[in-house]
Amino acid sequence: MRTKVAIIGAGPAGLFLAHLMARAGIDAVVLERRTRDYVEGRVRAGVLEQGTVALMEQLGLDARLKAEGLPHTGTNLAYDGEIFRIDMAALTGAAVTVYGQQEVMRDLFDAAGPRGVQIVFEAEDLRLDGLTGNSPSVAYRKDGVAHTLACDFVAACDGFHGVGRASIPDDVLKVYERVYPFGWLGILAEVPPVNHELIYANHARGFALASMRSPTRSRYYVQVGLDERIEDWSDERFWDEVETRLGPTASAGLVRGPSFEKSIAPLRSFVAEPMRHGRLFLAGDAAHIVPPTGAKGMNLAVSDVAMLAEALALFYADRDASGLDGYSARALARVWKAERFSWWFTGLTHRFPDMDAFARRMQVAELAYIRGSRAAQTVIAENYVGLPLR
Ligand code: RFL
Ligand code: PHB
Repeated sequence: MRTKVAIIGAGPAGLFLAHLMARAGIDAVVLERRTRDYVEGRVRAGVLEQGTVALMEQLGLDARLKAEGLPHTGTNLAYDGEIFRIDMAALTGAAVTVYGQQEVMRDLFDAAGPRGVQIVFEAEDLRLDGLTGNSPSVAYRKDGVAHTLACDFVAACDGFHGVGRASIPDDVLKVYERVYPFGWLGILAEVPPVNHELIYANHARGFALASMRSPTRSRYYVQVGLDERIEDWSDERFWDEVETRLGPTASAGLVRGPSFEKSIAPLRSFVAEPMRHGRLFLAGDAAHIVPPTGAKGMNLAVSDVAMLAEALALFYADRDASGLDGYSARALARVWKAERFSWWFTGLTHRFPDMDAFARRMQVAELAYIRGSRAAQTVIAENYVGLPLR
């Protein structure tokens, strides 16, 4: 089998790229290790930047997003029993939309068939060959049968543990990494959210986040140590902790209910450079990870593939490779800014094991400063709604 662009992974990066290729009339095939149900079932991101929303609109995939997505013109910070709002719309003219990654994936998968987006699920034992030559290929097995997909380019959209980045020689790749000494314990519950917008809370006991999926479905997180076990977190213990950390003002009216999803995710900052090796291009979590504090992970995957799609379209229209040559530098410029924001916001809101009384006072002083400064709030707002593509 032969195609122009072999896309590894059917997560947000892979499927947005596949839809962009279909719209540009460029042949592409997506190879995904898991089933559709598995990929769609993963509870992950919740906040779409304006650029992600705009791309869904451009692709004509925004019908449900428009009907069910929750536009948020502000976000809230809580500390020391206080809460204040950052009016993103007033400060930047932009907003974000709360719409779960699961919903985005459903929209992308539903439209794939009708638009001729080819996806091979349960493609196993994938191997990339000939990446530094002119005719790369991808070998894989499906239902026990060996296949080879010859292509012009490989787009590795295969997440942090994929084969794409692993296929780049160690002496070519430079990796930057910070592993945080804590994770997020998250739950979903069929209860109305405590507030109509998100609340990011800094508490002496650790970070908490009040988020949502809909007016009747809430998503809450609390920072936990890496040695914590899910079995030790009954719903009651979780709700008590959320209530304490949000503080009396922010948690007023908190509605508790049974959780139907509960999981712990570690936090990490990670960037691999460059995002290209020969005819292999990395996009999304395959190249970089941010801690979820800034809600940037999926949005970065989307901005990467928007840039990659532009470069591929230029190549196939005019045999002009300048976009492909510039892809890594262009994508990384935006990635590093999002890495910085996510790292900074994590530092502002989380409790670190080595934090002494002074360090805690510095966090509180910074929050108090932000509360009183339009300039500081503008910095947060413009990062949160998403920096331009450039
Ligand atoms: P994905 O989603 O990991 O998809 C990669 C796909 O590649 C497949 N794959 C392979 N296929 C074939 N052969 C192989 N050898 C393969 N290896 C892997 C996998 O099965 C998978 O289907 O990467 P992608 O597309 O780059 O998308 C990245 C996003 O999913 C991720 O950044 C976000 O979920 C991060 N994230 C958030 N992002 C936001 O923008 N806003 C948020 O509010 C937000 N909250 C979150 C998050 C991530 C979280 N967790 C659990 C990590 C909250 C959490 C708790
Ligand atoms: C979520 O709703 O899952 C969510 C929201 C904001 C974040 C991270 C996760 O920063």
